[in-house]
Amino acid sequence: MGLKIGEKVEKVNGKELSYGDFVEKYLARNQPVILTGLTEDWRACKDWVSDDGKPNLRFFSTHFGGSRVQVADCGTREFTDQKRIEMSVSEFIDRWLKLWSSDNGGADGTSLLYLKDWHFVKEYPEYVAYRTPIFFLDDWLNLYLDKYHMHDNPDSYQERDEVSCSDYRFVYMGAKGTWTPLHADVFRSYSWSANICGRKHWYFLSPDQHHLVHDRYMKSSVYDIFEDVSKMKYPGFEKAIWWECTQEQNEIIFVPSGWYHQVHNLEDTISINHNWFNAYNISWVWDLLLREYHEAKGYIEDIKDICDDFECLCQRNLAANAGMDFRDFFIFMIRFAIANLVLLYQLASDIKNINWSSSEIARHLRFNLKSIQCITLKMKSVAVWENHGINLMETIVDRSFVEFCNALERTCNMMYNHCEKSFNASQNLVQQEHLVDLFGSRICNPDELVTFLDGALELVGNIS
Ligand SMILES: O=C(O)CCC(=O)C(=O)O
Repeated sequence: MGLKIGEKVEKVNGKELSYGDFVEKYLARNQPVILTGLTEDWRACKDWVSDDGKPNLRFFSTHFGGSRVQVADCGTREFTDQKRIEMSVSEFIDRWLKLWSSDNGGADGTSLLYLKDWHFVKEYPEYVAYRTPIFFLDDWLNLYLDKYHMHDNPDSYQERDEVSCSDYRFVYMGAKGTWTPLHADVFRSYSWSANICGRKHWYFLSPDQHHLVHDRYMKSSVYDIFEDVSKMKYPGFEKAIWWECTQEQNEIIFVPSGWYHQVHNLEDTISINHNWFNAYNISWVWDLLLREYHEAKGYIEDIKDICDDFECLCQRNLAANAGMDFRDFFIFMIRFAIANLVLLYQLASDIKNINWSSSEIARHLRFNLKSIQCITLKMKSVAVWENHGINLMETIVDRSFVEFCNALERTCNMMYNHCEKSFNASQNLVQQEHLVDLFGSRICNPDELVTFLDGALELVGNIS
């Protein structure tokens, strides 16, 4: 039986859409959309595409051939994903060119290779291939990872962290027929994906139906929606109602949080893809982390009594499975909260700006803080927070933090078309010390973060 298709993903001209409308209709409602007209001036759209519309493969081997990348063998499953092989970009391109020159385009069983998760921006920061459209600028994940590592503890998760968690901005490249199995995105983040050349066909399942692609214990999910899916194992699969769409060249798709999706390249395709989260979907991240924590704990419950530090082992396993542990998430939230507060405090202290409180940026920063407070209240329900804290003074005098505040301010200015002077680090350090006086020097657990945020918001409110 074929898939039941219920809806087509809407297509909207991105040039005629305001940021506010995007937030209201898609981001806040967690609905997918395809946006057109946003890639016209991208360097990638010129350099990476030949005159015949196909990928300019030689450009990649000439300029980026030495990069080491992860390539998926689309014909071979390994656990829940496709088998990955590491190779250089040159090697990958050579194999693709061989496919082009073979008579049957790979029908002889040559494996279909799909270059995925290439951290292109991290590797080539000087080569500005594209500008992130305004709709996706409010990206806490990549803003944070540009200044900090997700895992602060150097003893624990180093190897994994360095490469795979350095950022979540990727390039994907694959010949016609390459594909990505059914999945929901890392951290249950949003993603956006722009086709530089080629076309993709997407199948989506909304979060309220995700149980239909899982087994009855919600442990494993369907790998390929076009294989012969076992009715015994996945009894709900045939009831699922799918959304679909074809994404053309130069179109950008917004993938909401927690939507399962499977993707097929209809032609030779290059795409740029970011994962991201912000105030609208941060609750998805915490909810997933909590679920994965209970799962990780459940797996090793039987060795609890013989384990020296059972909780530590649970957190290690959580980080290995989910990409971060509770401490990583908590430190992330604290740094983000303080940075938002510092900017708000700066706005409030600007005596020239008497209307600061109702400005779009102030509203945005307050909304961020409220969402952090909301998640922190949820985090209080888990009793594992001893020594998870961070020293406020050490945090704010750190160079990375000042840069982080600068980057956050630049982002806010870009989002709201605001041309302000850049963040005045020295002036703000004084203000931040003032904050430390008021709120003590350590935030060790969610209770303390909530208290800190209550006090801080009151302080900022009182300035006007
Ligand atoms: O383009 C693909 O093959 C997969 C992209 C994807 O899964 C995503 O953007 O979330």
